[in-house]
Amino acid sequence: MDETKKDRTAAGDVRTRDRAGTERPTLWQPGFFAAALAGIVVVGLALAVAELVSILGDRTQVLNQFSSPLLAVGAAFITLTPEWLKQFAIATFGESDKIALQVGMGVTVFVLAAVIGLVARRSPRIAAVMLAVFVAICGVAVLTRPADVGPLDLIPSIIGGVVGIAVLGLLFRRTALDAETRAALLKEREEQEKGNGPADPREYPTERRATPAMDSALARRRFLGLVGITAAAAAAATAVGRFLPSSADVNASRDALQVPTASPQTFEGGVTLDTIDQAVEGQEPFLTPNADFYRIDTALTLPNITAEDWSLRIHGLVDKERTLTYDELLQLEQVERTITLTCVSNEVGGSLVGTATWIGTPLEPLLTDVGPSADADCVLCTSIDGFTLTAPLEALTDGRDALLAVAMNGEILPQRNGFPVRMVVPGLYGFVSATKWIVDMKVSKFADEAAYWTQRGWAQEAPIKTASRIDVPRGFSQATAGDEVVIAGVAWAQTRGIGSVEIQIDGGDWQQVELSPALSKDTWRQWRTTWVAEAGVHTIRCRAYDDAGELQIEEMVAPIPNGSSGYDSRSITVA
Ligand SMILES: Nc1nc2c(c(=O)[nH]1)N[C@H]1C(S)=C(S)[C@@H](COP(=O)(O)O)O[C@H]1N2
Ligand SMILES: [Mo]
Repeated sequence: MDETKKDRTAAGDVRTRDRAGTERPTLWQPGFFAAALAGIVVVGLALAVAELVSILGDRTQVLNQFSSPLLAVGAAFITLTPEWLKQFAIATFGESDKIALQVGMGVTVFVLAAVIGLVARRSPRIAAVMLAVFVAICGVAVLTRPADVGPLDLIPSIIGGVVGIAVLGLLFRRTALDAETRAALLKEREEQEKGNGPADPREYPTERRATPAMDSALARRRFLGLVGITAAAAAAATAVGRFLPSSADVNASRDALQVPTASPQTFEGGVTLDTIDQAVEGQEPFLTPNADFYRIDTALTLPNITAEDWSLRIHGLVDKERTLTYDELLQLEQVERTITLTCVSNEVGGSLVGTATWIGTPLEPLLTDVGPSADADCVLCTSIDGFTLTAPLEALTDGRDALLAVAMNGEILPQRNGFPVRMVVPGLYGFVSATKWIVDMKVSKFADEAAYWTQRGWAQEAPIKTASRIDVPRGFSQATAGDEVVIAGVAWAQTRGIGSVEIQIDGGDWQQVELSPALSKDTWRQWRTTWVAEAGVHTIRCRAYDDAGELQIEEMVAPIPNGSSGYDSRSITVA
């Protein structure tokens, strides 16, 4: 008899009080860590299954990419983040802001899953409800994507949720014996202890076959076995999902491509790309290397789309719509253009601006060819991940070098900058023009469309404001009296060109500085001057005029809604 009791204890039997307050033994229950682990494994499986279904749906074009609950929740999280916090995150973490978000989301889901496991130990039903609520939140996140999501896109979340709840039930069922069964088992045990029951437990009716002790041991083994199987299934689902449209495929697709030959840009006054760079020490080069080019987008993970899978549909208010594959795009005229790109979120003095030599197809003939209707005034551009922007139709057809770019600085477009195809439009901030991973262009009317950022209070039309930046000296630098201090920077006013740049020391007279040659009106110009340092703390400011003699705006204005303005300034301490 004592043996039986010991066995039972070893198997993890615990005593609980029922509603009436009577203490009675129950069958084996998972411990704290086992239950938490089970919760994590169950939620892991649910998400992995949902992810796999979503990936399959996305691959077969049945579902939207945002049918992935993880992606939708992540994107919703970015959307719900207040503007100031977003600006702060970009300013603080730079490009690590995505990693910070992923880690934060991961930790949150992990903790939530562990809690579901712990709750399931007491009440599998409440745990199932919690899991259902989690699935419902994912569902809301999916449905509120600005992309074209429909009810079908809820399928991955629902399948994941059903699988999760089913496995949760399987795992914790044994610990939720109803009162009657439990009483019957207890009675059997008592009989056995008195020596009245059959000696061999196998002689009990099938459903009552085990003694409580055996049942505990079995329950434990079964529980741990199921946790193992669930974990393995989650890992397998994840592996299959990863294998499908992987970034490895994208890399292979990129590697197999060659930068198309393109008609080079001609520059006035004998200026060439080889001689244009006049950066002083400590200053960024004229052409921003791809690795240093700023990256701004709403994509939590880089969209994986190969050149082979890519196509672009041009439709809407047009005479005849058109769909282009990557190969067909390459058959069109390719031009090489050096263009300075600017993000509307760039603060005065900020670094969300860069210049690259792009190769791509001019958009104007393509758009003229489909025959936009007379009342169309915009093009709604959508990327493979559902990001949207509205670009003014006029800016794409007024003769400027608006491109569908496939290469950047002599390299096939990097994935982070929009591989396989992105837009580049001189003179417009990126959020109203530079669609990366573009797959759809709908000729339309501004009045009928709501794009991602314009829905969030940013401007509908956003031409780039004339701006200038001091690169050297760096902030709060020091010099010795009598030194010749080099002051240098850049200035840009895409489509208008930079006419002149001036600096001012301590509120004195504005003085013109030396400018690098103008490569074109669509690129920035480097500028520099020297100044003989005098003892004291000094403030240097700069300002630029565009080619028409228009001075940049002095008033300090935040980026929202249509770009920052104000003069950049630096402090320098001269000893
Ligand atoms: N698909 C997609 N394209 C996008 C964005 C985005 O969030 N998603 N952001 C735009 C913004 S705000 C800018 S400034 C440019 C930045 O391009 P880059 O990352 O290559 O520098 O991309 C634009 N194109
Ligand atoms: Mo931007």
